[in-house]
Amino acid sequence: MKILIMNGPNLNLLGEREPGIYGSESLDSINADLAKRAAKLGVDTEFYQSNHEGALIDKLHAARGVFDAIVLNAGAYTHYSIAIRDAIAAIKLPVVEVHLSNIHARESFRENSVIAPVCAGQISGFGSYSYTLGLYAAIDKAKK
Ligand code: CA2
Repeated sequence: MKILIMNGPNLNLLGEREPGIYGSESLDSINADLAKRAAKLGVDTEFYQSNHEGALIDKLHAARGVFDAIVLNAGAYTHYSIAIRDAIAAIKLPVVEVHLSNIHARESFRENSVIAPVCAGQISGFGSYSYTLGLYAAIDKAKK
């Protein structure tokens, strides 16, 4: 089984700024932890981050036939990218939406996720543990 963990804009800066909202762990450290947890379960992982909408869409398309499920933190694109939503719907792979912060407890513009209706589910508000939960949910979805 192969799981793709994808991150959108600005998440490459994790750990450098806004630790109060997003925690102090870097994306590399979160990814290393996920790779270790997955390996223990015999699951392969790949990690991808981009600050560009089209690049994220290209990666979603390329995931078909390669990965069994995807964990996606689309960053701010979550709230307005119909193009990413359409790509998720088109690839017909289970995509688990994750967020470090609780998007329902912040500014009102973060409350709506345009990708939520086409994702398998949403995990939000547990800091880096959101990715851990997302990984386990993606593995579970991929098995079914
Ligand atoms: O809580 C999340 O994971 C978000 O997806 C993070 C996005 C935000 O736009 C979403 O509403 C919720 C922003 C990621 C920005 O990451 C930064 C990391 C370090 C410093 C500044 C921004």
